[in-house]
Amino acid sequence: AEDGYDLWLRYQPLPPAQRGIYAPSAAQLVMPATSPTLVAAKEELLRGLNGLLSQAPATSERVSKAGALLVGTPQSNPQVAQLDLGLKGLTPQGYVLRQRRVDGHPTLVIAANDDVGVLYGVFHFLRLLQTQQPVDKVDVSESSRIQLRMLNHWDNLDRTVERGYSGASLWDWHKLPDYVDPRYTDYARANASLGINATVLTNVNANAMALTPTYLHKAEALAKVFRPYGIRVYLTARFSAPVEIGGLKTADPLDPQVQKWWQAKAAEIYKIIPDFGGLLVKANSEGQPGPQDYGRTHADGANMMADAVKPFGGTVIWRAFVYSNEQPDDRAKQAYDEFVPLDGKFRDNVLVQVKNGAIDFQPREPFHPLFGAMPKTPLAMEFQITKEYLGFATHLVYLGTFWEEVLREDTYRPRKGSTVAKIVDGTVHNYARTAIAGVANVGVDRNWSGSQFDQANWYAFGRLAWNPMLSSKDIAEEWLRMTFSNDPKFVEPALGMMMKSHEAVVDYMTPLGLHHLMGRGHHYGPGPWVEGGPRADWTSVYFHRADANGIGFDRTRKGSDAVSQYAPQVAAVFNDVKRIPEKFLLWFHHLPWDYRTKSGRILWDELVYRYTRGVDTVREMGKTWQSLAPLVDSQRHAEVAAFLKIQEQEAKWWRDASIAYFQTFSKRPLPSGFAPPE
Ligand code: GCW
Repeated sequence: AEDGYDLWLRYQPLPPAQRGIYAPSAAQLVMPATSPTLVAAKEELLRGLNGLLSQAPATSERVSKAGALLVGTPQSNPQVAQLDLGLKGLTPQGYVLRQRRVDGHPTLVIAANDDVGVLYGVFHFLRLLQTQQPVDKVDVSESSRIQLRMLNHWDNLDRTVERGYSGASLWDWHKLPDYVDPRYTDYARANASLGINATVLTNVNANAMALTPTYLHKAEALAKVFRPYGIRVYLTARFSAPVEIGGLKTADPLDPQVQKWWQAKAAEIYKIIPDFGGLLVKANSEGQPGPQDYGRTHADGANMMADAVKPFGGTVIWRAFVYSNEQPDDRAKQAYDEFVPLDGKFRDNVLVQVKNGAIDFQPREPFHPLFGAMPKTPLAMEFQITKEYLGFATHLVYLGTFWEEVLREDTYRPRKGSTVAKIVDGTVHNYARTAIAGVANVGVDRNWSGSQFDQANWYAFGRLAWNPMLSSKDIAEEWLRMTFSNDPKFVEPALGMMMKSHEAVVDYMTPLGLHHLMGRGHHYGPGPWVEGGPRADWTSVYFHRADANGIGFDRTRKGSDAVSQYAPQVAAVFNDVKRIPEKFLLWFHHLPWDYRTKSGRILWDELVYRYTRGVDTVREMGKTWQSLAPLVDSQRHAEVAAFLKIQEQEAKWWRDASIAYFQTFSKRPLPSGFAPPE
């Protein structure tokens, strides 16, 4: 559909020349579908081929002609079992695509050790066709090092979505479990096409009701839809649930009654959903209840729940996003200070989930100092797909580049080369468990994500969760080809827009390491003036700390000393105004307005320059998109064009408000050559 509902799984007919190339490689299909997952895989394959090639292959019991597709596991497909395909080295859900001769016939084999791997292999094969890559010599072996590739929905039981900008929650709790919206299947297909294998249905600001039998049965109905697609369901657990729905007087994790309650709850959940994934918990953060309410630690709380789900193979994911807004110490330091002393104290079925940066999903942040600092505790990465601080659904911001940047940062823990990706995928500390989570950006909008281009962020998240070493540029190109067009006249300019979009938003919102300048509460639009008065954790004037002398948050050894939470090699760079990458300058340093930046401009002029550059980039993106009109269907083109206009206006709003506000401190004129606000 031209409204974006089909996401990157459009399967529009390929041009005749391409069809001519691929059709001979899909002349026959040998794919016994012996399980619900294989049925789903086969349906997808036929749907894809019917669409892309306008014809389906003849199905057969055995390969009997050239150009066969042989698909399955050694268990499901006897001819797969006879081949040497290199399946041994695959991790669970991994797969291969190989060209082989089977009974003398050239055959394309899609195989795996498990059915979900076959499904993933089918999606990979279709992607090759969708992006017009050759398949005649295909030789692919794909294994993910990340075991849990999960979406976190911040969806409430009343169907509002915290920080959601794409309509109401997909989960129609009122009609579940009796009415199962077909859209749930499309959601599962989209996730499976990326390798996403877990979903947390409910908000981390949790409602204990989600754990009552009524809701467990609703979750079960969803689990049933997702199961064939390899997706396991998780729920968030409100720490005070034993009091709220259990009738106990306390939720103290060391209280035997409380422990019993959670054990019984776990048994109840697993009776209803036997393959339930586990619990995600936000505790003692932003007013949520937690073990500290009873003088206990995060480890006490996590372990109590871990013990409860352990007999059923369940996992507890405990969030490290903790801070108190009454705590005057630099908020960037709070999670590290609380969690590092707990390293080694968590049960083996606990993961600690850490946001990419230490403040909160800002347009750009240095990597969180916890990465590398907890060798005995598996750390999961938490990215935010929904653009809470990046202009919601109307601003075109491709996040792949930013996530790639974070994943490639070197923690130097314990030594050079220990990138964030290698911490998270378990290479560095031999974590037995690995996970990457993304806060979902999907809702009931026809286009799922609130805008066409925000689909790319869902896509990029899934691809990077599968393989954190992928290039964000390759991912963007893949997505564009699948979602819009393979025409190079479209792909190149559109890719250019995506690749510069993150830098643009950083320029017009938070240049040079500034952060958390957004309007209070809603986080949309500029608000560096902190309406509503100070908060302890904002250290009175937010984090920008502008004054007559200069701007920036001093986190050096002379300031809050947040730098010392990093490995010495990293701390030395961040602490040194001469060595720090300029993109993090004001994150770590408070500098005078006439400080000389690398461009030769003084700091004030450089800020104005960057705000202006951000607006200019957005304007260029708008022009580029206009020029692509002949190459995009009119409905999607118009939507993107209108959003780019909004973005341009709001980039100006950001620029003008920020400059005007900071000028009250800098008391400096706009640099010459700067075009004043129109
Ligand atoms: O980013 C902030 C959001 C809150 C969110 C919190 C968190 C779910 O402003 O809305 O609460 O982070 O991650 O827990």
